[in-house]
Amino acid sequence: MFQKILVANRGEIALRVIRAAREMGIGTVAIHSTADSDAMHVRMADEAVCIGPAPSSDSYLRIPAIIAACEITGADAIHPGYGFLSENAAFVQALEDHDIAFIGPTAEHIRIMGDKITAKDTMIKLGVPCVPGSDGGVPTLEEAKKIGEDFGYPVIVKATAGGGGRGMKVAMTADDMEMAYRTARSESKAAFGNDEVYIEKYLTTPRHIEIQVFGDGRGNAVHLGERDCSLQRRHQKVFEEAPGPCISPEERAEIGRVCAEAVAKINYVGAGTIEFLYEKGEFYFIEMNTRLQVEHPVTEAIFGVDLVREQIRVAEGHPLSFKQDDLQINGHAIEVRINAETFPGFAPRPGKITAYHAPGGLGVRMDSALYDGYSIPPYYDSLIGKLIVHAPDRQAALARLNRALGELIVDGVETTVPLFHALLQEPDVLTGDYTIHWLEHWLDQKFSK
Ligand code: MV4
Repeated sequence: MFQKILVANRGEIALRVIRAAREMGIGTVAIHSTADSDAMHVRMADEAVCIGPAPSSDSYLRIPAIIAACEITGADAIHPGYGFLSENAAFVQALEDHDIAFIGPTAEHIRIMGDKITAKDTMIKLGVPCVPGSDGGVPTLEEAKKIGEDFGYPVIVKATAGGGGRGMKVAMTADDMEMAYRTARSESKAAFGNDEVYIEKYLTTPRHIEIQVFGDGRGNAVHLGERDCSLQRRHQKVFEEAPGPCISPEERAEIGRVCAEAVAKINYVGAGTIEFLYEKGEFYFIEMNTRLQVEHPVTEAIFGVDLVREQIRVAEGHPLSFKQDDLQINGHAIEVRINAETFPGFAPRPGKITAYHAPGGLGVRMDSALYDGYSIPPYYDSLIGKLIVHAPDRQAALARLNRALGELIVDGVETTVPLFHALLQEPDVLTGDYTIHWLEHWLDQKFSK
């Protein structure tokens, strides 16, 4: 049993972890930068340690300072939240050396999934369906051209060190290949210090469907269905829902079984998300995220589980508290990300919150670290809140989202709320008829002159 958990994060996700720990009777330590002395996570935790100056690289990413904060406070475990050090294998390794538990998977699993070629190779061997493409890395332009001919254009060149949309280039025809290949390699070298790339058939109109999995590290694992996160702009999700509007119970059971069996076979421990492109009734693996995701609350809503509590329990060495057959979907949930950004420009707008009122009522959850008078610092992500609604069906969830957005007050900064009011007027959103390109096309058509 953990006595005290250090939360190596800030904002709403730090509160999410503190709340779960407190309900379990576990003490909490916040860490913060000098820019976050007045942040809600510092106030809500039992203890707080300032670990450095405002830039993340000098604070939330500083491994020695975070380990020192654990030793000073006697914390026996770290929850990394999402972002920052949550998928940093060297961090997990360092914690092992200091006998501090990491609430998440092993350094080895993080390393495997962090290298996209190794991740894909692993998934192929585990029987997970993948996008057709090169067998591993593509070291020369000649080989890239050969793969383009073999699989047929369009193809996409991806950095093995990339992920989340960084280091990718599409070649629509053979004429594009040289440029796409060279650019993908050089950008990837500059961004990650690694220029290894692989190539896949480019799917033109897929949806982004991700499967939530959970393992206990002893060969047991379950899936908690899918989330449809297709509504994105520049690889930033804005609207996520579960279950996916286009996924049948039979498809869910099948892809879920494949994913749960895969993570069971590798003795995966903790929460994970297996990302797929979904097109014409087929799933194609793209990446696995070895962390708790921003959008986990929609899964919590429809399954009635506390994923952070479960993360803590399996990290303590307990078996999973639910079996696959215990997990039944109840209703429909939607999350929208409230960012401190202009609309429709999406430019970050930090500043002082002059009024804040969170919506409430049946089926409404607002995860946010905002309060009246808080100043959003300019150094971090623009996410300032997540509004999650849960209702018996999709139509009722959309009505509830509209109602809850009407109650929300965030004054003093611009936010993405007007985006959601506009989206709730769109027939395609109301019917769930969208792909990964829908949002950018819609923004182009509606807002660019
Ligand atoms: C693709 C693809 C089409 N075909 N792979 C973007 C983020 C990274 N996780 C993978 N991505 C894509 N990979 C093949 N073979 C299209 C994308 C993609 C995308 C994927 C999910 C959500 C939004 C996206 C937006 C643009 C491109």
